[in-house]
Amino acid sequence: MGHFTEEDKATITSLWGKVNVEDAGGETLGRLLVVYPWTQRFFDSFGNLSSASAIMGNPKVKAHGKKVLTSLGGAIKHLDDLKGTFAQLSELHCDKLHVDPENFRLLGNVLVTVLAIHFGKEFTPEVQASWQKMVTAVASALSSRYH
Ligand code: HNI
Repeated sequence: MGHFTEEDKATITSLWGKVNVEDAGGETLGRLLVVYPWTQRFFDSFGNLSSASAIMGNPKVKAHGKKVLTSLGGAIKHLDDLKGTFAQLSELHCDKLHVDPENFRLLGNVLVTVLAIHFGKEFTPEVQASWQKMVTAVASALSSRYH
């Protein structure tokens, strides 16, 4: 983990170029909140999260999902320094938001699932392996300033 080959980088970058960050962001955060309902506790200012359809249609979930995925996507240009890239966000999630870092891993796995569903056959085992490496490394970087 933490080491990306040139092939990983090319694979990750090229798939990301085809992702609609707004749609995928809303779907990823929405599915996280549906599948792991205890993650809802961080979002009690987001309004109606009372059912799967309420969550998936909630505009605040969509907007925040887009924000999260935009941040993750920006890190694709910094795969060799994810720790530095996410240092401030790690501190924010630890000190201010009190998000248990296990949730970063859950979100990463949901993102891989959303990509697999969206891209179908194009999401080959090789592509999946590079993405799995990416989301694991992002989760680890976001956890690095926890204390
Ligand atoms: Ni997260 C705010 C990035 C995972 C809960 N989060 C942010 C912001 C960014 C961000 C960017 C906005 C910061 C700011 O306002 O300065 N979050 C990321 C990234 C990941 C992630 C890149 C993982 C890849 N966040 C999670 C997870 C949870 C989470 C898994 C909880 C389950 N994040 C939050 C909460 C906020 C937040 C809560 C504040 C939301 C608000 O606006 O009230």
